[in-house]
Amino acid sequence: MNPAGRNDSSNPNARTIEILDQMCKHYDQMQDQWRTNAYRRAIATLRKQNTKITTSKQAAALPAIGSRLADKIEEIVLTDRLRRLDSTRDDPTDQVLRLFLGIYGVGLSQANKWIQAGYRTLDDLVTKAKLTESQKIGIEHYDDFAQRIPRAEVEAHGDFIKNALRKLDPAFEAIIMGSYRRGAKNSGDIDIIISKPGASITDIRDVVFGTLVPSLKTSGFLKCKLAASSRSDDGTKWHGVSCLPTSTTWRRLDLLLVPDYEMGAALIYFTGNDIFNRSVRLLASKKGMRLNQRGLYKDVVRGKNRERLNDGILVEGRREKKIFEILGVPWREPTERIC
Ligand code: DCP
Ligand code: MG
Ligand code: MN
Repeated sequence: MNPAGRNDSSNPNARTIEILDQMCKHYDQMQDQWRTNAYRRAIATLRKQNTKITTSKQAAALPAIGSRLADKIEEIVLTDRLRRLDSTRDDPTDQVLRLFLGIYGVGLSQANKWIQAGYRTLDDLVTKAKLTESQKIGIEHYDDFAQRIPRAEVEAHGDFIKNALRKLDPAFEAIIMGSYRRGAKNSGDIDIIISKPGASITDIRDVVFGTLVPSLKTSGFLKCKLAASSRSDDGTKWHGVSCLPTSTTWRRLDLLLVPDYEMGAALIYFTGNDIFNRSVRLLASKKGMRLNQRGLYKDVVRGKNRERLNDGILVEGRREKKIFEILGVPWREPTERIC
């Protein structure tokens, strides 16, 4: 999800971007969403500049760059480094925190509890801590899950699921989503929508959880299910692990079950990226509407603090383009939905 991997070499701010990107990755690893996003926005702004930004004042005058970040930009230009980045790299507690937060499904509070308990290594956790099944798998396959998945392999996992579905019911379809749909060369995990024209969510669920998942487990493609990381599970998602027969590397796989009348909203949600989603949702709310992964709703009443007072009326769920149109947002190809 980080803006890394792009060719910035011709950009006059290339070195600044490189260091800010490392800082951004650091905050991402530390699960500091707020700072991660601030850095992502600042990097996006810098990428658009045709001249080298050298002073804090110049930087602060640009969109999405606050005064503290502006100071950091000046520091990078002057010293070719960032003390804040060096200090976190050297800090032993930060290093342990980073290690623990790298375990799938582990958040700040869990990681800090382990540190408080005196654990410092993955081996400490395995031998001394009481771990959930998902945490055990996250530790066993720590290196697997830390690797990016090449685009061709994402496709191969998608094909595996498509073939299995076709045998069960040729009307089913599977669409690869997430960073893959945005055109990424590699992905952090594999995101797939499963749907069937005309079928209800109950029908889709029955086939996926009743037949598809068990049979893919038997065939050895699906390795295990993982506990949902945070929000409540409404029975339309499956988080787990898959592995190609030709590989030994376990990959994170997310399935989203979608009835066709929600397809447009689900396509937007699951294409992302997350910042793009946040910005269209905010725009919807400013227009008295509401967008979620099921649809676009109108006549939404909000209170003083923008808290929602009703559900609103569904205006569109099925067609992705129509949702953009009603929102008054010019169509953006998935590859352009990078903020
Ligand atoms: N999503 C979101 N908000 C979140 C998490 C996810 O809107 N907090 C949406 C947008 C994401 C999509 O779901 O693009 C898939 O989530 P992933 O976490 O799999 O992220 P990506 O696929 O975009 O990137 P990666 O390559 O790291 O998996
Ligand atoms: Mg993904
Ligand atoms: Mn995912």
